[in-house]
Formats: sequence, structure tokens, C-alpha cells
Amino acid sequence: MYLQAFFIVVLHIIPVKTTVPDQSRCEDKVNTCIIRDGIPGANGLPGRDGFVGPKGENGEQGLRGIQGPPGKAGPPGQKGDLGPIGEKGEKGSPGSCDDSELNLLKTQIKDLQMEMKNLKEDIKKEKVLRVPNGIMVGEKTFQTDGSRGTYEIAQSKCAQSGGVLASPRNALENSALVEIMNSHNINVLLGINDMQTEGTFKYPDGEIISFANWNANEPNDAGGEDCVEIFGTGKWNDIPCRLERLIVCEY
Ligand code: MFB
Ligand code: CA
Ligand code: CA
Repeated sequence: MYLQAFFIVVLHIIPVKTTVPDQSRCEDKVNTCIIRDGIPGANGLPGRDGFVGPKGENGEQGLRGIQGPPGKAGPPGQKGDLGPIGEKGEKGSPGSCDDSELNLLKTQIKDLQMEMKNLKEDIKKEKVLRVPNGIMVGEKTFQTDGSRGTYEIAQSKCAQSGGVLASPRNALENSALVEIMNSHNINVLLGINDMQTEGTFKYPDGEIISFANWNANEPNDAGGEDCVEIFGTGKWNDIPCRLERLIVCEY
């Protein structure tokens, strides 16, 4: 039955469809429609995406982006200049030391300041520099450990430390030895001697002396004196080489 109805509909449509096209309209006949051009149908569904096209030209520069997050900290900068001196601090509360200690400290500070002043004057004037256990005069340094000995012992002690017995070659070096002697209260034994030739005094290296500061009536070789000591006045006296005096080496 349905098939019959289908054929009836189809048979009716086909003959009408093949009639003259402008006759294609619905008539008041039952079950007969002439189809005119219909109204456009609704758009179909979007088609499938096409293939990826060729890369396009670079677009125009975009707008400036928003500020990004801060970058990581850079390396520390160079040390700055020394700042201005700060304001003077409040006076501290009185220390624990009592007045006598305070006075002693004040005296020591004054002594150190005087020493520093002398040192600066000497260095400026005569290149004299006080070093531990000794004095530097120009290129030469005189040093002592306070020990005493005969010429033979003294000469070998200085040689062990790479030096020789002190032999002043000018007034400046002579006064430096006097300063060392005054801090030990014993005359200094010099490296100068006339062992080889009586009356011809030489340095330890055999060179004849070029500077002398003999005391009055010296050298007198009294009973055979071939070595030399220096007095607190800075004057020289020849003495027997077996006598012990303060050992000062020069480097
Ligand atoms: C003399 C001196 C001698 C001795 C003796 C005690 O001088 O030349 O070397 O030191 O004093 C007066
Ligand atoms: Ca002599
Ligand atoms: Ca003498």
C-alpha cells in the first residue's frame, strides 16, 4: 500500500516536472504540485577546513607590550667613594680603668707621639728607621739580640745570621750604634781591627777604614789592643780582642 502511494506521488511529480517549466506551480488539483523555483534554502553547514595556505608576509609591528617583570639583580657595583666623616658620637660612659691607669696611658701615648715625630724627622732628614731590636740607616741595618761576646764569638754569631760585626762608615751610622748601646748599657764591639797589620785598622772584609771617630790619645794599643769598642759618647777606643762587649751585627 505504501509502495503504491510512493509510486502515485512519484508518477505525479515526474510528469509535472517534465511539463513546460513555467507551468511548474501548485494547482488546485488534488495531489498535483508544480514546483516553481523555490526560495533559497538555508545555508549549508560550514565546509571542512581547507589546506594550510603558504606563509603570509610579516605583519606590521605590533603595539608595545606591557612592562615585563623586573630582571634578575645585576653584579654588585664598584665600591663607592669614602663618605663624609660622621658626626662625633656621644661621650662614652667613663671606662673601668682608674685615674692612674689613665694617666699612664696618656704618658705612653705622648711618648709614642714623640717617638713617631722623631722617626718622621729622621726619615725625612737622614733616612734612619727604627726596626725591631735595631736601626736601619740608609741601606744598612744594625741589629742586636742583646748578647755579648769576644771578637771571635761575635764575628761568628753575625756570620751565622748572614751578617758581619757592625762597622760604622760615617757619623750617621756611628750615632745609630750609640743609640743601640744606650738601650743596653754596654759598649758595642765594632768589626774594625788591626790584627793583620799593627796600627792599620780594617773592616772585616780587609778594606782599610775610611771613617774613624777615635777618642783622644787612641788608638794606643795599650798592652796589645787590636779590637775596637765604641763609648756612649760615640768615641772609639782600641781594646784587647779577648774582652766581651755588646754584639751588634750589620746586614
Ligand atoms: C785606656 C784605654 C785602654 C783601656 C784603659 C782602661 O785609656 O786606652 O784601651 O781601656 O784605658 C786611658
Ligand atoms: Ca793594636
Ligand atoms: Ca786603647
